[in-house]
Amino acid sequence: MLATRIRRWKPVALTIAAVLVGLTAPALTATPAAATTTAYDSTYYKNAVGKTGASLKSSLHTIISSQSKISYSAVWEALKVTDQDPNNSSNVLLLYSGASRSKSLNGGDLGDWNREHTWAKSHGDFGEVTGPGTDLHHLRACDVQVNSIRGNLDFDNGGSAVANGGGSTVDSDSFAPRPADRGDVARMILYMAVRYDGGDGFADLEPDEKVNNGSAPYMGKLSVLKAWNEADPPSAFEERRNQVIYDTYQHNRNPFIDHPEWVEAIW
Ligand SMILES: [Ca+2]
Ligand SMILES: [Ca+2]
Repeated sequence: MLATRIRRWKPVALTIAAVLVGLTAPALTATPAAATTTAYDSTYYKNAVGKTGASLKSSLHTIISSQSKISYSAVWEALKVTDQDPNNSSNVLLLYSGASRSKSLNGGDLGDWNREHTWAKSHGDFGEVTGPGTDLHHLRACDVQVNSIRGNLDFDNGGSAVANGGGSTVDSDSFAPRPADRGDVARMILYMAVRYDGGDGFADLEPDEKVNNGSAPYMGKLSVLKAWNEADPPSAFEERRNQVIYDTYQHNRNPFIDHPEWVEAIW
């Protein structure tokens, strides 16, 4: 069953003055990523709820690091379930382009779909090893050619249209997904930053404000990813995907799909 989402405005911190005069209703801000509550707040997230900043990040790291892992070869079959087209159960929906394609066309040829590491596997050099290389929370079905164009580029606005990219754009040092996938990408990247903190023998992945990060364990640009998280809130597809990964494969969740406002609370 999908988590129930209830949106409300995010209250700003009460000022000391406001507390002293006994105001009970905090002032409201127009922050787009409204605070949310989910069915998991009193269970899965109970040690994180109410925290901010490094404390929230650390708490979430502990929570989401308790997980099952699958092999890279098992990712093929998992993606046929997690990325299923809600309008055609024979197909998967492809990241960046939004195309719907037969599940049976997985492979490496033109017209096939393959396994995109949204956090490029060269950024921190984790490859396809079980761990970050096989973590379904950032692995997505993607058109072979579009995946190749994205390569290991950092994310930023701008560039020219990607062929058959559904509105995605690219230039020499960055890639931007089609608008409907931008929030998804932001939340996947920031999941990876929280999940991988230098333990498990893998690099400490972190967002930064750069492009051309190359093999460094960083992914840019943070300010753009934050804006994309605001502009493209979690969809039913994304929420179902999170739930399927939790229920069936890894038994951990992407906190930023459940609580998109935690992006701003940490960064
Ligand atoms: Ca989206
Ligand atoms: Ca990290």
